[in-house]
Amino acid sequence: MPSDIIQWFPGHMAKTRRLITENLPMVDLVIEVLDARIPYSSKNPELRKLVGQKPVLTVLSKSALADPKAGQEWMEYYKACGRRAVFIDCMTGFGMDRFASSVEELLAQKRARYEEKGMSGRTLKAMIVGIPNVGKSSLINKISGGKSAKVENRPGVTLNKQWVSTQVGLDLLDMPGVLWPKFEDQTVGENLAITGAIKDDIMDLERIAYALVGRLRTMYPDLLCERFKLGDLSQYDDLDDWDLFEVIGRKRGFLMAGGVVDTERCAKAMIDEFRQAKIGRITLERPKSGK
Ligand SMILES: Nc1nc2c(ncn2[C@@H]2O[C@H](COP(=O)(O)OP(=O)(O)OP(=O)(O)O)[C@@H](O)[C@H]2O)c(=O)[nH]1
Ligand SMILES: [Mg+2]
Repeated sequence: MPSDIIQWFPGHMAKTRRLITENLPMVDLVIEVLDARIPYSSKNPELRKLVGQKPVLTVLSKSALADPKAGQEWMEYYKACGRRAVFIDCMTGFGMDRFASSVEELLAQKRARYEEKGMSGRTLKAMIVGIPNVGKSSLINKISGGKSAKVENRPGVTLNKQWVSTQVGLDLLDMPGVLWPKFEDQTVGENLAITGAIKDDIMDLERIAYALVGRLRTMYPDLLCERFKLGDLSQYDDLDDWDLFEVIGRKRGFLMAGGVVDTERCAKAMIDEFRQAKIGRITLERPKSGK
């Protein structure tokens, strides 16, 4: 992982741990929000250990931007692991019904226990955790039907924890997004940067775009060719990923004086188009055993 990202992390990791452990005793359910395009890279590997016996619901957000075929593979993987997971999209409303019924299933025991004690109708509490910009606040607004949680398309929008009440007998705790990368793995850092979980201003856009070209070239060659009008990809076999990135810049006409490719402009365009799924519905990771 590039050193500029590493410097940013230690404080965040300690903060995540504190935020989760401090608030855990108050909640009945933990909702873990992952990015459907990077289910592995967006996962906090310590979460299960931190939450102990509390039920956890895994929510894969932004699924309208992700590859449905890969989504199917991930669903099968979660099922095989015995984990409860739902794919949702807060923009299209996809999966929200299934999300609501999964929440209720996980809370059923708790609700029944309150009922036995004559406390039916008691409001339960859920904590929403996940990396920056993954859609935690959007999910809360979707459930509550309001705009109590601030949403913006950049990481680090929610700065403090905030309780939001809803009409469904569940109070939701919005949390600041926190990164929890697997340090040894450069791919994870790149995936977080490509999808927008790391502030763009601390990352070199050209480096992110270069990584994206590499991923698309091997994982989605047809989408890459189609979007950037590259023709038959085999003609570029001798080119490395950086050279191919420059070909894309040239095809797009991102040129500076002297015919030099404006790599910064090209990088920005590619990353924007990826994030808006203009290149296509893309998932950068497939399930592997043990992950
Ligand atoms: N297409 C799509 N975009 C989404 C979805 N959920 C959130 N977004 C967008 O992603 C961006 C970030 O959403 P937020 O809800 O602010 O994310 P967050 O996890 O609260 O981010 P932080 O508070 O920074 O940690 C916004 O531009 C949202 O509109 C989704 O399901 N689909
Ligand atoms: Mg937020």
